[in-house]
Amino acid sequence: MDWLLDPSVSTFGPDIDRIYYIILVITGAVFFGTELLLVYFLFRYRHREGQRAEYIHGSTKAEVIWTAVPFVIVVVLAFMSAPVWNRIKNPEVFPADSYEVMLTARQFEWETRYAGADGQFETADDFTLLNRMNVPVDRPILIHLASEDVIHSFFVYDFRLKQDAVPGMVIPIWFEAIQTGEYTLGCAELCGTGHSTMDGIVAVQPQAEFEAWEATQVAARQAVLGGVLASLDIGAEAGNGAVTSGLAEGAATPMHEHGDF
Ligand SMILES: [Cu+2]
Repeated sequence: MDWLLDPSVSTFGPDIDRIYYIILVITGAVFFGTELLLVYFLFRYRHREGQRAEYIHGSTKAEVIWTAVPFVIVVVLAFMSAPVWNRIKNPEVFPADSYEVMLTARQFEWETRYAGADGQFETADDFTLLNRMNVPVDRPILIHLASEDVIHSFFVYDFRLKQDAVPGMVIPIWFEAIQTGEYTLGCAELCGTGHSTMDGIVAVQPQAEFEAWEATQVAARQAVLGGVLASLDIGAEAGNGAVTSGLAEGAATPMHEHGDF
């Protein structure tokens, strides 16, 4: 049934698609069955001269059946979905050795933050991308998802991954892409007038290419930091809080662009 969904490119994509198709077949069968029955009843119980409608007072048997059957279906679906949901959403079983990034949503853009040379987030050597996220293929990616203003929703259809970004919370999500390429990141929660323009790209790169790109970014960031520190003539006092917070805002600007990094 590939004509219904584009192939997924994440490790858990096929599990999501399997559940999707099972639900689609069940709801599809119920839909067509109901519609056929409706047409049949229209014909079978049409108006006939001299025949009056009868009143009935319900049927316990029918009610038990139409309650029990959906109940069983829903419970079976719940048991089928639970392991998949757990694998994707439960931080306690997230894959180890993930590559970590921070992703912050705001009206109406996405900012990806990389830890930089020191491997720590929210430090001066972090570097950021706007509306773009570069990640390596075949490696679990752990995203710390946050929002600065209202509720947004991270949605990459090709990964079959969606998660609300909620103000005041940092929500961990993960995926592992199995194919290189550029995939659309959309906001799946109506978040204001610019909601429809709130998109970005997740660029999945071969491992070596990603590492080269990352090294370039780290070096560029170090050069900017070195230059700023030199101009301020404070040299080794790189840990100064006032300086780092200023840098975090201003100096990252050149990287806030789409393009080949
Ligand atoms: Cu949004």
